[in-house]
Amino acid sequence: MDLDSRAKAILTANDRGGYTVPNGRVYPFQWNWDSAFVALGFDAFDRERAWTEVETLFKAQWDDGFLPHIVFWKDDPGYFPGPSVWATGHDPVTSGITQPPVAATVVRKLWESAHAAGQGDAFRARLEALFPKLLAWHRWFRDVRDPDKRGVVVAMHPWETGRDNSPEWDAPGEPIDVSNVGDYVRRDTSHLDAKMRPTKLEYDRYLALVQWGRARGWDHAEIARTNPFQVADVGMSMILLRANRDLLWLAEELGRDADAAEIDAIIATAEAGIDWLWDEDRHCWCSRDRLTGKHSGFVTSASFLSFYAGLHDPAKDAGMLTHFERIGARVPCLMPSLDPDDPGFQMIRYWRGPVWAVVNYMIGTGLTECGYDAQGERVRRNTAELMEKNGFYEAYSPIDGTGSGGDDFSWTAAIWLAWAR
Ligand code: 2M8
Repeated sequence: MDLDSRAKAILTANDRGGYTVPNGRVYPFQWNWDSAFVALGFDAFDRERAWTEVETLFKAQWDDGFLPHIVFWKDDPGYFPGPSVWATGHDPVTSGITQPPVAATVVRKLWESAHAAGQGDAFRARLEALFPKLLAWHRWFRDVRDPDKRGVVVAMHPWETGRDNSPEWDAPGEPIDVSNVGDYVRRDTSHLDAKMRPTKLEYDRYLALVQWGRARGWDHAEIARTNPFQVADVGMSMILLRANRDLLWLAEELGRDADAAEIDAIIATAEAGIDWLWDEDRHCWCSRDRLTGKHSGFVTSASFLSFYAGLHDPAKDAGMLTHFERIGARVPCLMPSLDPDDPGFQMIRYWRGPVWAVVNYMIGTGLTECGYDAQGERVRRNTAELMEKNGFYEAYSPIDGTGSGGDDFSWTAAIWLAWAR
C-alpha cells in the first residue's frame, strides 16, 4: 500500500465515531492536541470528518472555557490514569488539565481549505459556532494561566505541555511531594518498552499533581495559586501566541470587531512579555520556572517554535538558527526533542530525544513563513524520510530513525497527509 493510503487507513481505523484515538492500545481516548492535528489529516480526504473531530473535542469544554487534555467518551482499562482517577465530575468525563492550544490555528486552516474549495458557504455556520468556543478557551489561558500578565502559559502539570518527560520539568518538579502517591499500576509499560517511556519518579510526580488537583475539586484558580509545579512553558506560550494571531484573523473574517480588539490586546501582551522566556546565557528560548524564576537552560524542539509564533527579532532568530545548524550537523533527522549535545539526550526515550512529527510540522512551517526556506524544507524532508523509512510511529530516533512508542499513530499519519508528503 502506498503511504497516502496507509495514512488514511490509520486515521480511519483509529476513528471511534466522531473522534480519533491517538493509538488504539496505548491511548484509547480522545486527546486534545492530537485531535486538532488529526483534523488536518482528515481534511486531506474528508472535509466533513475533519470539522467533526474538532467539534467533538469542544463538546467536552467546561463552562469556564477550559478545554481538557483527555475526553473519556468510553472507559477503557488499557490506560492509566483513567476517568475514576481524575474524578473531575464532568459530563462527559474528562481530565482536569489542558494541552497546547493548537485548535484555533487548525480551524483557520480548515476554513481556508473549505473556502479555497468553494465550500465557504457550507462551512461558515460551523466556523461561527466554533469561534466563541475557541475564544473562551483563549480567555481561560489569559485569565487563569498567566498570573503575571506576561503573555505566557504557566503549565500546572508536565502532561499539559504535551512534552511529558522533557528535562525542562526536572528541577521544577523537585518540590512535588510524592510520598503519599500510594500504589498504582502503570499501563503504558505493558504496551511499550519501558526504555521509551518516563521513569517511575516522573510518573509519581504526574500522579501526585493529579491528586493535588483532585483534592482541590479541580478549581483551576485555586490550583494556580497553590500548585507546587508552575512552569512557563515555551512550547505552549509560542503555540498560544500563534493561535491568537489565527483567532484574530478569524475574528476579522467573521466581522467580530469587539472580539478582534480583545484578541489584539492579548497578542500585544504576549509580544511585550514573552521575552521573559529568552535565556540570554544559552542564547535560546526555553521554559522558565515561575516559582524560582530560573530558566530551564535546555534547548528543546519547543525552543524553535518562536518562528511559528511569528516573533521577528533578528538577534534572537540568529541565535536560534545557530542552534539549528549545530544540531542539524549532529543528527541526520531534525528536530530532536532534546539537544543531542545535552548529556541527558536519549534517542528513543519519549520527549528526551526522539523526533515528533507534529512539532516538526510547526517548526518547519514557522521557518518557511519567516523566510528561512532551506531550514523549513530540511525539517519537512527529514519528517517525510522518517515516515517513508519506518512507517507512522509515535516518534522516531533522530540518529537512526528507529520508531519509538506506538505504531500506526494518528497524528503522525495526519502530518504526512497535511504537510510532509
Ligand atoms: C503523551 O501523553 C500522555 C498523557 O497526556 C501519556 O503519555 O499518557 C504525549 O506525547 C502527549 O503529547 C500526547 O498528546 C499523548 C497522546 O498522543 O501522549
